[in-house]
Amino acid sequence: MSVTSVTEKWVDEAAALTRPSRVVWCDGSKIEYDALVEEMLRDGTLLPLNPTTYPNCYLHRSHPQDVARTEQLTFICTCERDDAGLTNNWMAPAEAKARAGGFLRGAMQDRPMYVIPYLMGPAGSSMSRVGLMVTDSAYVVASMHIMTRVGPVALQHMRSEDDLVFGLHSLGDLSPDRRLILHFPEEKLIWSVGSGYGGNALLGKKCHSLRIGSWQARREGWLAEHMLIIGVEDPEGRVAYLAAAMPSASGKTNLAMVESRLPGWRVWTVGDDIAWMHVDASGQLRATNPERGFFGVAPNTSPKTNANAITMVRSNTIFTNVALTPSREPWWEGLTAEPPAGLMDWQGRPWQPGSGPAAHPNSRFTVLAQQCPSMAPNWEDPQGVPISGLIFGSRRSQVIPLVFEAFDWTHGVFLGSAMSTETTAAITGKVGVVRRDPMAMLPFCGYNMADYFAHWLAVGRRLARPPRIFRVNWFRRDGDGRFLWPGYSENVRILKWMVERIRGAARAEETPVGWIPAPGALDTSGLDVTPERLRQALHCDAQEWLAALDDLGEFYRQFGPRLPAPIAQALAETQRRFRA
Ligand code: OXD
Ligand code: MN
Repeated sequence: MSVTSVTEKWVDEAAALTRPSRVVWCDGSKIEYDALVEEMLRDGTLLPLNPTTYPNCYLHRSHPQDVARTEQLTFICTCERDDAGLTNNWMAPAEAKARAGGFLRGAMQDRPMYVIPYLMGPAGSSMSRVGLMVTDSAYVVASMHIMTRVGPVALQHMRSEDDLVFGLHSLGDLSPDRRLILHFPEEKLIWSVGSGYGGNALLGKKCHSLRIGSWQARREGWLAEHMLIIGVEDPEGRVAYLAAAMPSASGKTNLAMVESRLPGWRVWTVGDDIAWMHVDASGQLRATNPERGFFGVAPNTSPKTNANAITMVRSNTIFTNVALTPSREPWWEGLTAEPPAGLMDWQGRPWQPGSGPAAHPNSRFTVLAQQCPSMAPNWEDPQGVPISGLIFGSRRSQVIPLVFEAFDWTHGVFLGSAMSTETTAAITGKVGVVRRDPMAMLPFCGYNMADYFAHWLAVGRRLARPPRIFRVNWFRRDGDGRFLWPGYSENVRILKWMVERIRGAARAEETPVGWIPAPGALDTSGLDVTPERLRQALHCDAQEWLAALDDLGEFYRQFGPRLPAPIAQALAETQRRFRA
């Protein structure tokens, strides 16, 4: 069977189930994008923004009950429950298809079905992967144009007739009662029904690049991670590449585009959300960004927190669920110190100060990466960039120091596996609740988390020069609830220390959890943070840690004998060091 007949057969079956009014094959061209925008402006799916100050920018208002990822409705559907593991929702494949099939049957009646061949990763890269998704949402098609490489380029990268991931998406009736986001890794298949929200509906992103991607990565010996990728350039022009895992809406996009406060230092953006990393023939870890654009959180993005993002969203951008000013410009909390008068909120209602946020806390911008002023010139290098440091960061107001470095790869994997974080508006549910989120992959690991830790350890054994592993927490607060570290542009000081550690130049002190910057080792020139506050930010409290490690032991217990021994040993060793 040829490539075309495999894909055509699948598309025919999808159409037989969903019964669209017609089937439209997408080619990824600008003409196609412009026509989709025209159609959405006509039917009100998009609203035009100010064509002078925001040319080719549009506002989309989603259904008010469809504004974030819905993890409770997201399932890994493997034959064996253990292959999904207890950190994932699981459903047997037959039951999943029967339930979602009911929602999908006839779901596209009166709507066209768009067929989108897409490539994740740079053209010409052996790391890139192909997907084919169908959808009845023009907003999803336009967003896929921005976030992936759509069109013939995708099918050209198939290495065999079934070398692709299939994705069936329908808006359904947008009711959370009839919403399911289903992954069938054994069939390289995704079914998503009942949501038009990015993380649920742009199937190339979380569903393909992370959940199915991580499953494939384990089988094929690479890593699919929820990580940004940056190049940190020093005053001599040397660039060190780092990748950083952080939970959703915890500053990955800001760090990926950070403008340096330190003379001579500069940060280059390679990606802001996903890293696909493989070990090359010389034992070097290399990373590509599978995406082509950014689907970033708008609130709190400002000239101070992320000037590059502010520049890049001034044209050719789709905004979702932001507020609207009287001059038809987008607005969100944090963009300006004071909200402009006469705002419409994210649902199009007149907004008054004190009546809750004007923009939805998970409102977004969708924009091509090439519009970002800090994009690295080599961000689409088919070989990927060589990674010399990995960062695990989470949002914790207490306990976790600002920065520390793991003793070695195994200890770093332990630190990543031990991550917990305070939840954000990127998922539906309560905000600010501490939950375990190993390597920021809790919602995205497509298989048993214990096997995922084992896979990380196995990849480490193949590395000739394992990247240094760091743990960061920009969000630690003092007793009065004030942040101890200013974050944002100042984080480049932490990156500088990491790069100097990688090169063997920066001083550090040993603690039971790893290496912490020695007094004076962090470059604080021109920074308004007292040595005492910095000491507090870096402090590692034995009582707090011992309690946290007990809690971690509880979390690990669910994995039983599947938990890799080196991880259990690292926990026991950390407890021993604290008690010694
Ligand atoms: C995202 C997320 O949208 O992690 O990147 O939710
Ligand atoms: Mn993300």
